[in-house]
Amino acid sequence: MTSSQAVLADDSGAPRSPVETAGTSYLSEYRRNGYAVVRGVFGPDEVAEMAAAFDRIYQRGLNYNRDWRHKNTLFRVADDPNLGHIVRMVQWPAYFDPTMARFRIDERLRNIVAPLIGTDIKQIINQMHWKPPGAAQAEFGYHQDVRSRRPRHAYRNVATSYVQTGIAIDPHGPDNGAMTMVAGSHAMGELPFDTSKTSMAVSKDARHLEAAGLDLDNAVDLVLEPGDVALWGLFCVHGSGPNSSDIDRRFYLNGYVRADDCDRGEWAFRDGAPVPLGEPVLVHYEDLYRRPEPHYVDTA
Ligand SMILES: O=C(O)CCC(=O)C(=O)O
Repeated sequence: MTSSQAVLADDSGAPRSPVETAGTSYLSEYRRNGYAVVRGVFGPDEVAEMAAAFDRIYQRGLNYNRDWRHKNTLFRVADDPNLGHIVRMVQWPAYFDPTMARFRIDERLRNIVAPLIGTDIKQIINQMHWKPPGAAQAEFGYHQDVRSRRPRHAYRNVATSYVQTGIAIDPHGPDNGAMTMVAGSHAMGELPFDTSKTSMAVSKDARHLEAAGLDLDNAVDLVLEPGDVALWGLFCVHGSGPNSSDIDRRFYLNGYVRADDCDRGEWAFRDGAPVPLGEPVLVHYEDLYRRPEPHYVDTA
């Protein structure tokens, strides 16, 4: 069996992942540590296609001199002291780019998350991250994603209803600013991190872990090959450091939620079947219906 085959239930009716069926126990790893990695989900041609999409969307982003929004799509740019104008992230590229649109509803991502959240699945995050080599500020301070699930009343059973995924486009390791996961932190509930700044505005700093009562020994850098998929939950503490290598660290994030447990978001899979995007619905941008037109924004 290959990882591209759709297997949503075993003989007992319990959902299974084809990857686990093939012998990789990422589900027990995920439940134990709060995160896991599934290796070799996407092949070299597919990664090359996503990489080309990253490159063309980056070029488009360079045209915006400030953060720029159109409906749910947001380009976050920066004037980096070392590199000049850079693009740090794009939210919801899938509305305008066919490649990003296709992979957000790829059956292999569904098969990875379905054992955890079922087959009626909405999507809250669709995001591209770049970390250009040498950038002065391309880090993410330690945080839990639960801080960004707002308004909180729109999300239920947050510990178990949500799975964030990230597809490595480039080799991803400590040299180019890998994600660092704090194993076991998911079991500690919501921790007292400073939320006065966005995680993108803060460096990855071990003192923040100590202040939150976490053990530094449990901080693990992800090492991913292109096409590997990492997954983590809303309470898993994570961050990522600077890129001191000479390659980028592109990462395609898609965050999925059990549909019954969320009032927001775009449908991704209904009864396991992929749902393409239509006219944008309410996700995080509260002014979607009041100010849908393209415009520059001042984001923190
Ligand atoms: O891309 C990264 O390194 C960090 C991603 C992250 O922390 C997040 O999306 O919450």
